[in-house]
Amino acid sequence: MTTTVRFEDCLNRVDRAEKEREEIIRLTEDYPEFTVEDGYEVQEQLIARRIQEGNKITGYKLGLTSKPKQEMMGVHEPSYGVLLDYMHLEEGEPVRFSELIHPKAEPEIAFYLNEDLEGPSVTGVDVLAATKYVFPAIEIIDSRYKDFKFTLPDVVADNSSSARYILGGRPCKVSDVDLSLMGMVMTKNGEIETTGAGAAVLGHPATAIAWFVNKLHERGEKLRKGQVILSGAITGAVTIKPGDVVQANFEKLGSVTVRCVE
Ligand code: 0L1
Ligand code: MG
Repeated sequence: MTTTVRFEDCLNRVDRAEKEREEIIRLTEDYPEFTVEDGYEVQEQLIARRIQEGNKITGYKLGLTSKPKQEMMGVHEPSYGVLLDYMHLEEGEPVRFSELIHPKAEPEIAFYLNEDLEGPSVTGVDVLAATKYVFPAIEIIDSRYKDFKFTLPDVVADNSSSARYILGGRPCKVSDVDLSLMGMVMTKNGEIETTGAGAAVLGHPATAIAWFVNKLHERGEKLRKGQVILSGAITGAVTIKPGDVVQANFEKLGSVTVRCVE
């Protein structure tokens, strides 16, 4: 990125797209030189704007954690985004399509931290030791790009498509479950849509979070006690429409359900 004007332009585009529910074209179409680092810079400024507007950070999400999705996008590492208070839905609250563009649902395992976690050299074991509970979760992603088409720098600037998230009501101690072998079945309106296991997330969801903590350290940041981390989708995203009811059922962890309305 060469000039502030271009940077501001990128920031304004992703900012407005979320607020106005307006699809935009990829930033890299107009700015082919836009890098992943530029993407994180825009994301950081976007979150700073949201905080100025009165919102609070509640945690983070990892994206692009499965090998098939990385291969599909030609990237070799996951992305991350920031979760804000307005994105959190209690189980029972609906996903409102009138607030979003073209949302999709992903089954994920959420971590609730008991301690701060700071890189460098954090391992999956450190992540498990710092985790109080894990929850079954559904992430609602909503890329602001037309037809969900983007490159890694684009999606990073768009806060990794973060839109909404829902945690299941039953927390589970991390020591009581094997998150790698844990099976998951996602249904839509009672029909099976996708199946998978925790190992789909970089071999183990805690490994994905360790990668993230070390990445955050490079930007001078850390995870804080009480934050929620969505560790990444176990399967591909499920398409949804108003009227649909989506449920993610996890072995031992229980389930989480969300209803979609206009
Ligand atoms: O949470 C995710 O894995 C999605 C990250 C961004 C990519 C997408 O919108 O599909
Ligand atoms: Mg996700």
